[in-house]
Amino acid sequence: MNFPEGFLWGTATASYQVEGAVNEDGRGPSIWDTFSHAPGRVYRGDTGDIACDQYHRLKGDLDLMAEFGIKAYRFSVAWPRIQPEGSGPVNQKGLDYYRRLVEGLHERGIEPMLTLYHWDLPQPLEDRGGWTSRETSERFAEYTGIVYGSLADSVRFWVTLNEPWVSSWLGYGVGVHAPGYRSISKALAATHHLLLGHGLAMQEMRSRGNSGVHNQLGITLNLSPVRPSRDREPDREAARRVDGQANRLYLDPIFRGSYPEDILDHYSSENDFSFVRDGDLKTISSPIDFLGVNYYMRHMVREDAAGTDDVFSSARVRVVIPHGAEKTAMGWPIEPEGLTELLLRLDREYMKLPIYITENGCALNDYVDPEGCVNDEERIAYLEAHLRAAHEAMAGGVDLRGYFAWSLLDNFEWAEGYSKRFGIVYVDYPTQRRIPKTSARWYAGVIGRNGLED
Ligand code: IFM
Repeated sequence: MNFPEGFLWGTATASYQVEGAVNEDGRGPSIWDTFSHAPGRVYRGDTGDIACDQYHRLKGDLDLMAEFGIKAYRFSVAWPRIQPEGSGPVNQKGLDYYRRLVEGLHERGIEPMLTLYHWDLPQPLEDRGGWTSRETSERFAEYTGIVYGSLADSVRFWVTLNEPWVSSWLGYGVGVHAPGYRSISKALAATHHLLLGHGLAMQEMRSRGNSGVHNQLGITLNLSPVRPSRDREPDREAARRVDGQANRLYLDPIFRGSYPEDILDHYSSENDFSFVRDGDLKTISSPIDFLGVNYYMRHMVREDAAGTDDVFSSARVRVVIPHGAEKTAMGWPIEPEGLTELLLRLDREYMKLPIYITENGCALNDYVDPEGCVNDEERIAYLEAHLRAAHEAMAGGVDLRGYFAWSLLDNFEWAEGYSKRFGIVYVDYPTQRRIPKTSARWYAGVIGRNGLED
């Protein structure tokens, strides 16, 4: 099962999840520093203070990728390293770090894909309202200009935001992520200002022109097909609402320049959407060059008028996981066919742009066996099934250009701390030793032959 020539085989990480060195070289505090240090927010009180210490172990991690023939690395820039206050003076040492990272990738023939925002908002901006405030969108565009101005000559792929749904709904809506609010109204305002920030950042990058490396600009969304758990109208309606909140609330403004009416109606008692100003949707729908898709699971849902404590309670819906379903250590159902379904839908309903799967992977209860190996056959099965599903979508006409396994390394899994391991490389946190799992060797084989064995 071959993939097209030049298919971009990558791995991904994000700044706060791997870098550590939170107080070094002028980095300012982010909302995740504050949140993870607050008692009871993160499992076992884990923080990203050290994480995988990639800030100090960059060369080793780059060599590791080269050893496995990885063709692309998706990383994110920590805004608080570039502007410790979230606005104003630029911290040159922060820019220097990412310049070293990018040069190190090029020296090894690895293509960089840079994400500008993967959730580590500078705390001073949160103190002024964070993403519920329009000011943050404007500051994000300025920050984008700084990073783009510094690295556009050597980074081809630019992702504005990673998973704005997670920032809005988990961060401001249900409070399990930083900054930890439980307010639907705030989640809606954050959604709009994140999208506006994306649009303004797109305009900022376009206005600076192409650097000669044919910069490709896009955004990464986490998307999930949604279906009703029972064949009855209230559950079909529930599925429509979740699809609206999780998928269409982001896809429609970006690709159609409008918010989905049914979702605006549904949330009209929570918020009057007066934060949407004339011209915003035009900005948000500024043309992009590619879409990044993070796929982990489908949602099966049913109506729940009582709105029990769940991510989708504001949609009066609860998620149902069928008894006996195969699940990852996160408790997420394993449904590779959902990836085919999702990619075909994007192609049919939204756009014909190139797509990159910017994240896909699974957490497992990995451990080092007495021989010193981490044998993660289930991860291999997971990745292989999803690659087959992606291939099927390509056969159906989807312009898929690349795939990034989440993650290169086990890392700080947000509210779950270090308890969940997603890496193809095991991290022994006390020693920071990297132990490639069986899946890393398997992935190297896939890359080497540019496809899967029958
Ligand atoms: O670890 C996260 C990542 O930061 C964003 N996408 C989902 C991953 C697994 O939860």
